[in-house]
Amino acid sequence: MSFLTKLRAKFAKERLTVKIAWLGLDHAGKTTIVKRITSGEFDSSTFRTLGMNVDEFSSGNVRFISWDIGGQEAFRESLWESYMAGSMGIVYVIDSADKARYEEARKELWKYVLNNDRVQNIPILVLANKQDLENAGSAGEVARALNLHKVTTHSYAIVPTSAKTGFNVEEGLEWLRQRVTEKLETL
Ligand SMILES: Nc1nc2c(ncn2[C@@H]2O[C@H](COP(=O)(O)OP(=O)(O)OP(=O)(O)O)[C@@H](O)[C@H]2O)c(=O)[nH]1
Ligand SMILES: [Mg+2]
Repeated sequence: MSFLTKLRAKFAKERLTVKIAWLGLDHAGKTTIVKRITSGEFDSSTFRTLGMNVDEFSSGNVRFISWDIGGQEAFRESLWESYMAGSMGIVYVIDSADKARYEEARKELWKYVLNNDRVQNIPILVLANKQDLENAGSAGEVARALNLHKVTTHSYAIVPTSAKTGFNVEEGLEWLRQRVTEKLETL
C-alpha cells in the first residue's frame, strides 16, 4: 500500500480502496457470491472461472477491488499466490454441502493462506456457503473441519452464507470492512 493511501486512511475519512482476494476450491460459490454482491441477485449461470474476474463494489467507506480467482487445482499453484499479492483481506469460500471435499479445502487453506509467509497479518473471512442446501454442514462443522481453532496468526471469522438466498453475504462483507478499516487506522 502506498504512503499516500496510508495517510488518507489515517488522517482523512475519505473512501478507502482496498484489494481483496477470493479463494476456495472450484465450485465453492465464489463467483456466485460476488455476483450476488454486485447485482443483488442469484445468478445460476456462472461458469467455472478460468483465471480470474475483477470487480469493484463498496461497503460503507470502503471500495473493494475484488479479485475472484479460479479454484480448480490447476490454478491454485499457478494463480493463487501471484493474484492474491497485495490483498488487504482474503475471503475463503467453502461449499458447506460438499463434505467429501472439506479435507481438501482445509489443506489448501492452510497451504496457501494460513501457513504462507507472504500472507501475514491480514484478516481472513471464511464463508461456509450454500447454507440453503439441506445437507449443508453448519458453520461450526465447517470451522472444525478446517481446524480454525488452531489459527493464531490471523484475525478470522467464519460466517454461514447462501449466495442463492443472499443470507449473511452483507454481514460477512461488513466484518471484513471493519477489520480492514481498523487495521488501516492503526498504521
Ligand atoms: N444452492 C446453492 N448453490 C450455489 C450457491 N453458491 C453457488 N452455488 C452454485 O454452485 C456452483 C458453483 O458456483 P461458482 O460461483 O461458479 O463457484 P466458484 O467457487 O466460483 O468456482 P470456480 O470458479 O471453479 O473456482 C454454481 O452452480 C452455483 O450456482 C449457494 O449458496 N447455494
Ligand atoms: Mg468462479
